[in-house]
Amino acid sequence: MAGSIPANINNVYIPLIQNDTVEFEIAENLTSKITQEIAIQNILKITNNEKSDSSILGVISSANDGPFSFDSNEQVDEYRFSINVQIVWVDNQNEKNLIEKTFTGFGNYSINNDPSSDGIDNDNDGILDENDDDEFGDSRELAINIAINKIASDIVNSILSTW
Ligand SMILES: [Ca+2]
Ligand SMILES: [Ca+2]
Repeated sequence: MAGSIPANINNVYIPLIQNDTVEFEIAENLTSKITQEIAIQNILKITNNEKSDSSILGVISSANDGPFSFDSNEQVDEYRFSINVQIVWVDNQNEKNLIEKTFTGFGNYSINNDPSSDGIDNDNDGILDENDDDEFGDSRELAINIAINKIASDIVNSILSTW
């Protein structure tokens, strides 16, 4: 396989991501999503021991939630929730950052309509409304989850690409 992950890295410790925003629960949700994604990939053993080979440390530096597009009457048509997370993946033995990067995720939503009928491709996957099994439930909550899922999957892809 390509890349050069240090041979000494077999496990990872992922403490609760720091939340520098006022948005409730996103740090808990993002931390568990990242943990879950890494477990699914089966690339690194998850450990609760801080004396681990490596650690993933994160800070949610911003969460923005605001009008994204307007209709012909200048009413808000679409909102966008977006978050930025600074992530470092540290090789603890060599005290070296294997990844040091800011990840961004967003989800679009309408406050007037349900995600399954808002005409918005909320998760930006090219599938719309009733055709997309992922577009349902509380619109803002869905947008937050979409942003978090995107970041978690981007982080795991970054880790995989160092392999
Ligand atoms: Ca979609
Ligand atoms: Ca939709």
